[in-house]
Amino acid sequence: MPTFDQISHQLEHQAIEVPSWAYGNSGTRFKVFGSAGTPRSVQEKIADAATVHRFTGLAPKVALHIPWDKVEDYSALRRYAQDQGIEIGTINSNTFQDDDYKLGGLTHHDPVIRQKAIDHHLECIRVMGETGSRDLKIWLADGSNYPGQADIRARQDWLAESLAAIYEQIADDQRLVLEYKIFEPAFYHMDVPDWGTALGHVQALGENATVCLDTGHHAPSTNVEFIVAQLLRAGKLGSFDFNSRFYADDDLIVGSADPFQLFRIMFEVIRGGGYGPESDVAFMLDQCHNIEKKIPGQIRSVLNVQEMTARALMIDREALKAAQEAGDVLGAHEVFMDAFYTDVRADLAAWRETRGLPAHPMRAFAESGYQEKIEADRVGGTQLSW
Ligand code: RM4
Ligand code: MN
Repeated sequence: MPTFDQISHQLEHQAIEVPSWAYGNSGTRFKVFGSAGTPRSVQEKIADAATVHRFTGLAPKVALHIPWDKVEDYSALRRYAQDQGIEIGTINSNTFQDDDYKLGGLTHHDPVIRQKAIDHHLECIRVMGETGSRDLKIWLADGSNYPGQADIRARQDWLAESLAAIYEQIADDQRLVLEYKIFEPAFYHMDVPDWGTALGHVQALGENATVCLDTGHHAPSTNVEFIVAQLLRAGKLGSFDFNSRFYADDDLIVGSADPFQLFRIMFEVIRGGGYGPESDVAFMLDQCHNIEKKIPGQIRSVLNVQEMTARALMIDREALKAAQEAGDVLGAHEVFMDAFYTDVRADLAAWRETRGLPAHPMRAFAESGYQEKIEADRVGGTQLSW
Protein backbone atom coordinates (compact mmCIF):
# COMPACT_ATOMS: atom_id res chain seq x y z
CA MET A 1 0.00 0.00 0.00
CA PRO A 2 1.35 3.49 -0.77
CA THR A 3 2.35 5.53 2.25
CA PHE A 4 0.64 8.77 3.16
CA ASP A 5 3.72 10.67 1.98
CA GLN A 6 3.45 9.05 -1.41
CA ILE A 7 -0.07 10.28 -1.96
CA SER A 8 -0.07 13.56 -0.04
CA HIS A 9 0.84 15.74 -3.05
CA GLN A 10 -2.47 14.70 -4.62
CA LEU A 11 -4.36 16.23 -1.70
CA GLU A 12 -3.31 19.68 -2.88
CA HIS A 13 -5.88 19.43 -5.68
CA GLN A 14 -8.78 19.10 -3.32
CA ALA A 15 -11.32 21.91 -3.56
CA ILE A 16 -14.78 21.73 -2.06
CA GLU A 17 -17.60 24.19 -2.64
CA VAL A 18 -19.60 25.10 0.43
CA PRO A 19 -23.25 26.13 0.16
CA SER A 20 -24.26 29.59 1.34
CA TRP A 21 -27.44 28.10 2.81
CA ALA A 22 -25.51 25.95 5.27
CA TYR A 23 -24.79 29.11 7.30
CA GLY A 24 -28.39 30.23 7.57
CA ASN A 25 -30.97 28.82 9.94
CA SER A 26 -32.61 25.63 8.79
CA GLY A 27 -34.83 22.98 10.26
CA THR A 28 -37.40 20.37 9.55
CA ARG A 29 -41.10 20.80 8.82
CA PHE A 30 -41.55 20.65 12.59
CA LYS A 31 -39.26 23.45 13.71
CA VAL A 32 -36.52 25.82 12.68
CA PHE A 33 -34.30 26.56 15.66
CA GLY A 34 -32.72 29.96 15.68
CA SER A 35 -29.01 30.17 16.39
CA ALA A 36 -26.80 32.94 17.66
CA GLY A 37 -24.47 34.45 15.10
CA THR A 38 -26.63 33.63 12.11
CA PRO A 39 -25.69 35.69 9.06
CA ARG A 40 -27.95 38.65 8.36
CA SER A 41 -26.86 39.01 4.76
CA VAL A 42 -25.26 37.12 1.92
CA GLN A 43 -22.02 38.95 2.71
CA GLU A 44 -22.01 37.44 6.20
CA LYS A 45 -22.65 33.99 4.74
CA ILE A 46 -19.67 34.52 2.44
CA ALA A 47 -17.55 35.66 5.39
CA ASP A 48 -18.44 32.41 7.20
CA ALA A 49 -17.64 30.34 4.11
CA ALA A 50 -14.28 32.11 3.83
CA THR A 51 -13.63 31.22 7.47
CA VAL A 52 -14.08 27.54 6.68
CA HIS A 53 -11.48 27.96 3.93
CA ARG A 54 -9.07 29.84 6.19
CA PHE A 55 -9.04 27.05 8.74
CA THR A 56 -8.93 24.13 6.30
CA GLY A 57 -7.53 25.30 2.97
CA LEU A 58 -10.22 23.09 1.46
CA ALA A 59 -13.10 25.34 0.56
CA PRO A 60 -12.11 28.00 -1.96
CA LYS A 61 -15.63 28.47 -3.35
CA VAL A 62 -19.10 29.23 -2.06
CA ALA A 63 -22.22 28.22 -3.97
CA LEU A 64 -25.12 30.68 -4.03
CA HIS A 65 -28.86 30.18 -4.27
CA ILE A 66 -31.06 32.61 -6.17
CA PRO A 67 -33.23 34.28 -4.90
CA TRP A 68 -31.99 33.55 -1.35
CA ASP A 69 -28.72 35.31 -2.10
CA LYS A 70 -30.10 38.02 -4.34
CA VAL A 71 -28.20 41.33 -4.32
CA GLU A 72 -28.23 44.48 -6.43
CA ASP A 73 -24.63 44.29 -7.55
CA TYR A 74 -23.17 40.84 -8.19
CA SER A 75 -19.82 42.18 -9.41
CA ALA A 76 -19.43 43.88 -6.05
CA LEU A 77 -20.38 40.62 -4.34
CA ARG A 78 -17.73 38.83 -6.37
CA ARG A 79 -15.11 41.35 -5.27
CA TYR A 80 -16.29 41.04 -1.68
CA ALA A 81 -15.79 37.25 -1.85
CA GLN A 82 -12.35 37.68 -3.40
CA ASP A 83 -11.36 40.10 -0.65
CA GLN A 84 -12.35 37.38 1.82
CA GLY A 85 -10.13 34.92 -0.07
CA ILE A 86 -12.73 32.84 -1.90
CA GLU A 87 -14.62 32.75 -5.21
CA ILE A 88 -18.30 32.44 -5.97
CA GLY A 89 -19.04 28.98 -7.34
CA THR A 90 -22.20 27.32 -8.56
CA ILE A 91 -25.41 29.31 -8.93
CA ASN A 92 -28.44 27.29 -7.83
CA SER A 93 -31.81 28.17 -9.24
CA ASN A 94 -35.01 27.98 -7.23
CA THR A 95 -38.43 27.27 -8.69
CA PHE A 96 -39.86 25.68 -5.59
CA GLN A 97 -41.06 28.56 -3.45
CA ASP A 98 -43.35 30.61 -5.60
CA ASP A 99 -47.08 29.88 -5.50
CA ASP A 100 -47.10 29.78 -9.29
CA TYR A 101 -44.97 26.65 -9.14
CA LYS A 102 -47.37 24.64 -7.02
CA LEU A 103 -47.97 22.21 -9.91
CA GLY A 104 -44.53 22.52 -11.47
CA GLY A 105 -42.10 24.99 -13.00
CA LEU A 106 -40.14 23.93 -16.05
CA THR A 107 -42.63 21.06 -16.47
CA HIS A 108 -45.87 22.94 -15.76
CA HIS A 109 -48.78 22.29 -18.13
CA ASP A 110 -49.27 26.04 -18.57
CA PRO A 111 -46.72 27.53 -20.98
CA VAL A 112 -46.93 30.88 -19.16
CA ILE A 113 -45.64 29.30 -15.94
CA ARG A 114 -43.01 27.36 -17.86
CA GLN A 115 -41.79 30.59 -19.40
CA LYS A 116 -41.65 32.22 -15.98
CA ALA A 117 -39.47 29.34 -14.74
CA ILE A 118 -37.26 29.56 -17.83
CA ASP A 119 -36.88 33.31 -17.30
CA HIS A 120 -35.75 32.70 -13.72
CA HIS A 121 -32.96 30.48 -15.06
CA LEU A 122 -31.97 33.10 -17.62
CA GLU A 123 -31.69 35.56 -14.73
CA CYS A 124 -29.41 33.04 -12.98
CA ILE A 125 -27.24 32.87 -16.09
CA ARG A 126 -26.92 36.67 -16.06
CA VAL A 127 -25.88 36.45 -12.40
CA MET A 128 -23.25 33.86 -13.35
CA GLY A 129 -21.79 36.30 -15.87
CA GLU A 130 -21.21 38.80 -13.07
CA THR A 131 -20.10 36.41 -10.35
CA GLY A 132 -17.77 34.53 -12.71
CA SER A 133 -19.55 31.26 -11.98
CA ARG A 134 -19.16 28.31 -14.30
CA ASP A 135 -22.14 26.19 -13.28
CA LEU A 136 -25.89 26.65 -13.24
CA LYS A 137 -27.32 23.90 -11.08
CA ILE A 138 -30.96 23.04 -11.57
CA TRP A 139 -32.88 21.05 -9.03
CA LEU A 140 -36.58 20.72 -9.71
CA ALA A 141 -39.24 20.12 -7.11
CA ASP A 142 -41.57 19.31 -10.02
CA GLY A 143 -43.72 16.23 -9.87
CA SER A 144 -47.15 15.02 -8.81
CA ASN A 145 -48.76 13.47 -5.76
CA TYR A 146 -51.52 11.33 -7.19
CA PRO A 147 -51.73 8.89 -10.08
CA GLY A 148 -53.59 10.57 -12.90
CA GLN A 149 -52.96 14.05 -11.55
CA ALA A 150 -50.59 14.97 -14.37
CA ASP A 151 -49.47 13.76 -17.77
CA ILE A 152 -46.10 12.44 -16.68
CA ARG A 153 -45.11 11.75 -20.30
CA ALA A 154 -46.00 15.23 -21.62
CA ARG A 155 -44.09 16.76 -18.74
CA GLN A 156 -40.90 15.10 -20.01
CA ASP A 157 -41.42 16.80 -23.36
CA TRP A 158 -42.04 20.17 -21.71
CA LEU A 159 -38.99 19.66 -19.53
CA ALA A 160 -36.85 18.93 -22.59
CA GLU A 161 -38.11 22.11 -24.28
CA SER A 162 -37.59 24.24 -21.19
CA LEU A 163 -34.09 22.91 -20.61
CA ALA A 164 -33.20 23.52 -24.26
CA ALA A 165 -34.33 27.16 -23.97
CA ILE A 166 -32.08 27.58 -20.91
CA TYR A 167 -29.16 25.69 -22.41
CA GLU A 168 -29.21 27.98 -25.43
CA GLN A 169 -28.07 30.83 -23.21
CA ILE A 170 -25.27 28.88 -21.53
CA ALA A 171 -21.89 30.26 -22.67
CA ASP A 172 -19.09 28.02 -23.95
CA ASP A 173 -17.26 28.24 -20.65
CA GLN A 174 -20.38 27.59 -18.60
CA ARG A 175 -22.31 24.43 -17.80
CA LEU A 176 -25.87 23.43 -17.06
CA VAL A 177 -25.92 20.83 -14.29
CA LEU A 178 -29.14 18.88 -13.74
CA GLU A 179 -29.81 17.34 -10.34
CA TYR A 180 -32.18 14.44 -9.71
CA LYS A 181 -34.06 13.32 -6.63
CA ILE A 182 -36.20 10.24 -6.06
CA PHE A 183 -39.03 11.90 -4.12
CA GLU A 184 -39.98 14.97 -2.12
CA PRO A 185 -41.66 17.38 -2.28
CA ALA A 186 -43.66 15.36 -4.78
CA PHE A 187 -44.59 11.91 -3.54
CA TYR A 188 -46.03 10.01 -6.50
CA HIS A 189 -43.64 11.02 -9.25
CA MET A 190 -40.79 13.46 -9.69
CA ASP A 191 -40.01 14.77 -13.15
CA VAL A 192 -36.28 14.16 -12.66
CA PRO A 193 -36.22 11.26 -10.20
CA ASP A 194 -33.01 9.47 -11.11
CA TRP A 195 -29.66 9.63 -12.85
CA GLY A 196 -30.99 7.89 -15.95
CA THR A 197 -33.60 10.59 -16.54
CA ALA A 198 -31.08 13.33 -15.83
CA LEU A 199 -28.52 11.73 -18.13
CA GLY A 200 -31.06 11.40 -20.95
CA HIS A 201 -31.90 15.08 -20.75
CA VAL A 202 -28.33 16.38 -20.52
CA GLN A 203 -27.19 14.13 -23.35
CA ALA A 204 -29.91 15.60 -25.54
CA LEU A 205 -28.78 19.12 -24.63
CA GLY A 206 -25.11 18.85 -25.48
CA GLU A 207 -21.56 18.88 -24.27
CA ASN A 208 -21.91 21.57 -21.61
CA ALA A 209 -24.76 19.85 -19.84
CA THR A 210 -23.96 17.41 -17.04
CA VAL A 211 -25.55 15.68 -14.04
CA CYS A 212 -25.34 16.55 -10.34
CA LEU A 213 -25.30 13.62 -7.97
CA ASP A 214 -26.70 14.53 -4.56
CA THR A 215 -25.77 11.68 -2.23
CA GLY A 216 -29.06 12.01 -0.33
CA HIS A 217 -31.35 11.69 -3.32
CA HIS A 218 -31.56 7.92 -3.86
CA ALA A 219 -33.61 5.05 -2.56
CA PRO A 220 -32.13 3.36 0.52
CA SER A 221 -29.42 0.84 -0.34
CA THR A 222 -28.76 2.27 -3.80
CA ASN A 223 -25.19 1.62 -4.88
CA VAL A 224 -24.20 5.27 -5.29
CA GLU A 225 -20.61 4.61 -6.32
CA PHE A 226 -21.88 2.58 -9.24
CA ILE A 227 -23.76 5.67 -10.45
CA VAL A 228 -20.55 7.67 -10.01
CA ALA A 229 -18.74 5.17 -12.22
CA GLN A 230 -21.49 5.27 -14.85
CA LEU A 231 -21.68 9.05 -15.03
CA LEU A 232 -17.90 9.43 -15.21
CA ARG A 233 -17.79 6.79 -17.92
CA ALA A 234 -20.33 8.80 -19.91
CA GLY A 235 -18.34 12.01 -19.29
CA LYS A 236 -21.41 13.46 -17.61
CA LEU A 237 -20.63 13.73 -13.91
CA GLY A 238 -20.74 17.50 -13.43
CA SER A 239 -20.92 17.80 -9.70
CA PHE A 240 -21.64 16.30 -6.33
CA ASP A 241 -23.94 17.58 -3.65
CA PHE A 242 -22.36 15.82 -0.69
CA ASN A 243 -24.27 15.09 2.50
CA SER A 244 -25.24 12.01 4.49
CA ARG A 245 -28.49 10.34 5.18
CA PHE A 246 -29.92 7.63 7.33
CA TYR A 247 -33.44 7.61 5.89
CA ALA A 248 -34.32 10.11 3.18
CA ASP A 249 -32.79 13.45 2.18
CA ASP A 250 -31.45 14.07 5.67
CA ASP A 251 -28.77 16.62 4.63
CA LEU A 252 -26.49 15.58 7.48
CA ILE A 253 -22.74 16.09 7.59
CA VAL A 254 -21.08 14.16 4.75
CA GLY A 255 -19.25 11.09 5.97
CA SER A 256 -21.07 11.03 9.28
CA ALA A 257 -23.72 8.41 8.59
CA ASP A 258 -21.58 6.18 6.41
CA PRO A 259 -17.88 7.02 6.08
CA PHE A 260 -17.36 3.81 4.14
CA GLN A 261 -19.78 4.95 1.45
CA LEU A 262 -17.88 8.22 1.11
CA PHE A 263 -14.67 6.21 0.78
CA ARG A 264 -16.21 4.00 -1.92
CA ILE A 265 -17.48 7.06 -3.78
CA MET A 266 -14.08 8.75 -3.65
CA PHE A 267 -12.44 5.59 -4.89
CA GLU A 268 -14.69 5.49 -7.97
CA VAL A 269 -14.11 9.21 -8.51
CA ILE A 270 -10.34 8.68 -8.49
CA ARG A 271 -10.59 5.47 -10.52
CA GLY A 272 -12.72 7.23 -13.13
CA GLY A 273 -10.51 10.31 -13.54
CA GLY A 274 -12.85 12.60 -11.62
CA TYR A 275 -10.21 13.78 -9.16
CA GLY A 276 -7.20 15.98 -9.83
CA PRO A 277 -6.22 19.03 -11.85
CA GLU A 278 -7.60 17.61 -15.12
CA SER A 279 -11.06 16.91 -13.71
CA ASP A 280 -13.89 19.41 -13.90
CA VAL A 281 -16.13 17.65 -11.39
CA ALA A 282 -17.35 20.15 -8.79
CA PHE A 283 -17.37 18.78 -5.23
CA MET A 284 -20.09 20.64 -3.43
CA LEU A 285 -21.73 20.21 -0.08
CA ASP A 286 -25.49 20.47 0.16
CA GLN A 287 -26.20 20.30 3.85
CA CYS A 288 -28.16 21.90 6.64
CA HIS A 289 -27.01 22.21 10.22
CA ASN A 290 -30.27 22.22 12.14
CA ILE A 291 -29.00 21.60 15.67
CA GLU A 292 -25.21 21.85 15.51
CA LYS A 293 -23.18 25.02 15.00
CA LYS A 294 -22.92 25.80 11.33
CA ILE A 295 -19.30 26.78 10.74
CA PRO A 296 -17.85 23.83 12.71
CA GLY A 297 -20.40 21.65 10.88
CA GLN A 298 -18.95 22.78 7.58
CA ILE A 299 -15.35 22.40 8.79
CA ARG A 300 -16.12 18.85 9.93
CA SER A 301 -17.66 18.14 6.53
CA VAL A 302 -14.74 19.24 4.39
CA LEU A 303 -12.33 17.40 6.70
CA ASN A 304 -14.40 14.22 6.32
CA VAL A 305 -14.14 14.50 2.55
CA GLN A 306 -10.40 15.07 2.79
CA GLU A 307 -9.94 12.10 5.09
CA MET A 308 -11.82 9.67 2.88
CA THR A 309 -10.07 11.03 -0.21
CA ALA A 310 -6.69 10.39 1.39
CA ARG A 311 -7.70 6.85 2.32
CA ALA A 312 -9.08 6.19 -1.17
CA LEU A 313 -5.85 7.49 -2.70
CA MET A 314 -3.97 4.94 -0.58
CA ILE A 315 -5.62 1.93 -2.18
CA ASP A 316 -2.89 -0.13 -3.80
CA ARG A 317 -4.34 -0.05 -7.29
CA GLU A 318 -1.78 -2.45 -8.75
CA ALA A 319 -2.30 -5.02 -6.05
CA LEU A 320 -6.04 -4.58 -6.44
CA LYS A 321 -5.89 -5.17 -10.18
CA ALA A 322 -3.62 -8.19 -9.77
CA ALA A 323 -5.97 -9.73 -7.23
CA GLN A 324 -9.00 -8.99 -9.40
CA GLU A 325 -7.38 -10.53 -12.44
CA ALA A 326 -6.31 -13.59 -10.47
CA GLY A 327 -9.92 -14.03 -9.40
CA ASP A 328 -8.80 -13.61 -5.82
CA VAL A 329 -12.08 -12.40 -4.36
CA LEU A 330 -11.01 -12.00 -0.76
CA GLY A 331 -7.52 -10.80 -1.64
CA ALA A 332 -8.97 -7.95 -3.70
CA HIS A 333 -11.43 -7.09 -0.98
CA GLU A 334 -8.62 -7.02 1.56
CA VAL A 335 -6.55 -4.60 -0.53
CA PHE A 336 -9.59 -2.33 -0.66
CA MET A 337 -10.33 -2.57 3.05
CA ASP A 338 -6.70 -2.11 4.10
CA ALA A 339 -6.84 1.45 2.80
CA PHE A 340 -10.24 2.10 4.33
CA TYR A 341 -9.04 1.03 7.78
CA THR A 342 -5.92 3.21 7.64
CA ASP A 343 -6.21 6.08 10.07
CA VAL A 344 -4.73 9.13 8.31
CA ARG A 345 -5.72 11.76 10.86
CA ALA A 346 -2.26 12.27 12.39
CA ASP A 347 -0.63 12.34 8.95
CA LEU A 348 -3.15 14.88 7.73
CA ALA A 349 -2.58 17.07 10.79
CA ALA A 350 1.17 17.10 10.16
CA TRP A 351 0.66 17.71 6.45
CA ARG A 352 -1.61 20.68 7.14
CA GLU A 353 1.09 22.26 9.26
CA THR A 354 3.60 22.02 6.44
CA ARG A 355 1.17 24.10 4.40
CA GLY A 356 0.73 26.77 7.03
CA LEU A 357 -2.69 25.52 8.11
CA PRO A 358 -3.80 24.59 11.61
CA ALA A 359 -3.10 20.92 12.34
CA HIS A 360 -6.51 20.60 13.93
CA PRO A 361 -8.95 22.95 12.20
CA MET A 362 -11.89 22.13 14.49
CA ARG A 363 -9.87 22.99 17.57
CA ALA A 364 -8.24 26.04 15.99
CA PHE A 365 -11.65 27.41 15.02
CA ALA A 366 -13.01 26.84 18.51
CA GLU A 367 -10.06 28.72 19.98
CA SER A 368 -10.12 31.53 17.42
CA GLY A 369 -12.95 33.53 18.96
CA TYR A 370 -14.74 33.84 15.60
CA GLN A 371 -17.89 32.13 16.85
CA GLU A 372 -18.09 34.35 19.93
CA LYS A 373 -17.51 37.41 17.80
CA ILE A 374 -20.33 36.70 15.34
CA GLU A 375 -22.64 35.75 18.20
CA ALA A 376 -22.01 39.14 19.79
CA ASP A 377 -22.05 41.17 16.57
CA ARG A 378 -24.85 39.67 14.56
CA VAL A 379 -27.79 40.50 16.70
CA GLY A 380 -31.08 39.76 15.02
CA GLY A 381 -29.68 37.34 12.49
CA THR A 382 -32.72 35.43 11.43
CA GLN A 383 -31.59 34.72 7.91
CA LEU A 384 -33.43 31.55 6.93
CA SER A 385 -31.81 29.32 4.39
CA TRP A 386 -35.19 28.84 2.80
C1 RM4 B 1 -32.77 20.43 -2.73
C2 RM4 B 1 -31.61 20.10 -3.65
C3 RM4 B 1 -30.84 21.30 -4.09
C4 RM4 B 1 -30.68 22.35 -3.04
C5 RM4 B 1 -31.93 22.58 -2.26
C6 RM4 B 1 -31.69 23.51 -1.10
O1 RM4 B 1 -33.22 19.29 -2.07
O2 RM4 B 1 -30.78 19.17 -3.01
O3 RM4 B 1 -29.57 20.94 -4.53
O4 RM4 B 1 -30.36 23.52 -3.73
O5 RM4 B 1 -32.44 21.37 -1.77
MN1 MN C 1 -28.76 19.00 -3.66
